[in-house]
Amino acid sequence: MKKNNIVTLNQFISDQQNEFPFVQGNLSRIFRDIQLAAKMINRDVRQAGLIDILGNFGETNVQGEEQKKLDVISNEVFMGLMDMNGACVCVVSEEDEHIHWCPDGKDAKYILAIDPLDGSSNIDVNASIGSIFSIYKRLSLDKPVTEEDILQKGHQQVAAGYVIYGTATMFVYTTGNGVNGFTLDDSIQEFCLSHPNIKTPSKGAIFSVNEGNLNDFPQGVIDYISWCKESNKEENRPYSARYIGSLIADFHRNLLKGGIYIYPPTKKAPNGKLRLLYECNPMAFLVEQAGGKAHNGTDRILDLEPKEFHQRTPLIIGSSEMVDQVVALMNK
Ligand code: P6P
Repeated sequence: MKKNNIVTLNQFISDQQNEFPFVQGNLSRIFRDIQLAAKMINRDVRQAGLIDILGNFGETNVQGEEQKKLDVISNEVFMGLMDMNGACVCVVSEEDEHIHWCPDGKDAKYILAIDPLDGSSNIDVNASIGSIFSIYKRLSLDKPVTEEDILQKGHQQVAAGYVIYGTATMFVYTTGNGVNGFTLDDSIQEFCLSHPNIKTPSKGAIFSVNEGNLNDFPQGVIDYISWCKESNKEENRPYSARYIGSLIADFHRNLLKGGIYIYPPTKKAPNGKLRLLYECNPMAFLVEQAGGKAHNGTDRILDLEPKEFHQRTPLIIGSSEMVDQVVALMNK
């Protein structure tokens, strides 16, 4: 009789509850609903071209970016589910200028920060996109939630992860006890453990950066990119340039194979483009749990003090030796 060795995400989380008591109750309810949101968004993403939900929504978000219909739909899916579970006090979303307060969340313990659909410029051209989440515990249950509860440093996250809608749909997360990846089995609509205890190589041969902005980059980044392109057989150079315009897709490939993703400051984005609360912090938590590093050129990402909800920061993230090399060149 074939042993059923499937471990579903729900089972994995409930097993974790025994080992790691803080992953209890409300947090697993939030995970349950993030999973459900992922399945709903996955369904919409994969049939978007058939039900006329590709293309622009017709408004711009707080980032000044053209909202895609699927950006808005994904945001509404997350908000709807978080409003009902009584486990989430509020949600910070890339798509909303202001905090979304969950009606039943007054006494809830957790705060969610999300990029509901990252890489949305890729939606209409069928390239991989994803949802990113970051979870904090409110600082005190005895007083109302304030900005202080929401603007916590990245190292105070209790959980973080992403869902990548790629050739397969995967759910990758950490609660501070390593990184595990689950692949959606469409036939049973369950995320099943496929990538246990992910560790990222200390160095790789892939660099991910938008070289269209090269002339704007700090000299240290320009020097690093030139170094990546030099021939050196022993060091496996020239490295491969891989950049698809979707942080999650570039990050996920580099996490598994080794590599580095760089979004440096540019004239157009002097503080970088990526947002600290719901892009850089969750990815930094994940990469450090997998043995990698995340930096902004001056500080470790997880040590940055957030000052506003949609704050941006430069991002250098991936294999530890590669991040160290770029940071050293930027500070030479
Ligand atoms: P650029 C998508 O908008 C995103 O936030 C990341 O997913 C992606 O890596 C980056 O921006 C792409 O930005 O300026 O290179 O098009």
